[in-house]
Amino acid sequence: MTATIVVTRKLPDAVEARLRENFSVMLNPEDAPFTPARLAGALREADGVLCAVNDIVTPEVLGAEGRRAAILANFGVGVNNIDLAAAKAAGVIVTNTPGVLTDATADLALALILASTRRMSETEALLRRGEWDGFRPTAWLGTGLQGKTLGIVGMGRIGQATARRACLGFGMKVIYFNRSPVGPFDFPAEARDGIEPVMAEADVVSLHIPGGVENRGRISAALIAAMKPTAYLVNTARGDVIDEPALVAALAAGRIAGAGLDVFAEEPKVPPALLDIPGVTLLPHIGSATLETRTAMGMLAADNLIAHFSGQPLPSRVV
Ligand code: 8YV
Repeated sequence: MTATIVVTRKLPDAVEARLRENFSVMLNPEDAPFTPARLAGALREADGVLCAVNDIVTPEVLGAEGRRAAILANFGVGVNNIDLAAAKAAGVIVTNTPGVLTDATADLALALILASTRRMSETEALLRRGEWDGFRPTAWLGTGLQGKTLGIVGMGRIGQATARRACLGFGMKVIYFNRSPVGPFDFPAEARDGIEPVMAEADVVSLHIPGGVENRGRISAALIAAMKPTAYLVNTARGDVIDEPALVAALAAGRIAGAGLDVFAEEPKVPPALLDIPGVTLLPHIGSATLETRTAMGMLAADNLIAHFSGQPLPSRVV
């Protein structure tokens, strides 16, 4: 019998077509976010659910009476939207989409590094407001990257891809902290024995640690205070890995030079104070947002579902 799958968000056409070929599939063409009740309903109606970062899968959602779904195929490498312990306890399989979004996310980290150090957001906004009064040799000076130090916190796939680009493409020196030993790499990089030395030494810090309970607030007020006043902080990981109020306070007081943020602690809410701080680039969680990458992510989620329902090993199982 064909398995029934609920897909919580609109996905690229090729992915939806593949899901239709393999499953009895309930799509979401309006792309309306699921409420917790609708999500719990999906777990009751379907054998599997393909969900995304803003579907918050709580113990209550997993424990809803009459649950039928045995697999959650998450669209994304980060699974901090799912209570993994509760999924494990409930016997629900969780899969993610590692690897296929590494390049797109590293590209965006570099874009944020350039945007913040070259003041792109504030200068473009000024131009759009019609306030550009012509070239001036000393206006809108930013910071060059060549010879500067990039500090990577979390040297996994995306951290390494970001470091490689910055080192080989922009001539940056790379230092990093990773929980477990990693390397060697095909570019020079020096390990540090904690996050603090990376934050203190780097001219640009780029975060690549997973979100979720274990890393919530990991980039604390004290670590932000350890940064150089000339340094920039870039985050393409998850908003809640930073003590967001502490970051906003540091930026507002000019205690660090700037930030490039693609993720926020309570998306889609962005701390209002950030909107008024020049030198900060703010993006709406678009790290993996290319058609190629979003298609590859959807295909990998589909691969996991197809493997599960045909009794094959799952390509990327988390729980
Ligand atoms: C996804 C992401 O687009 O994969 C991740 O962890 O942050 C993004 O690239 C997002 O998770 C959508 O579900």
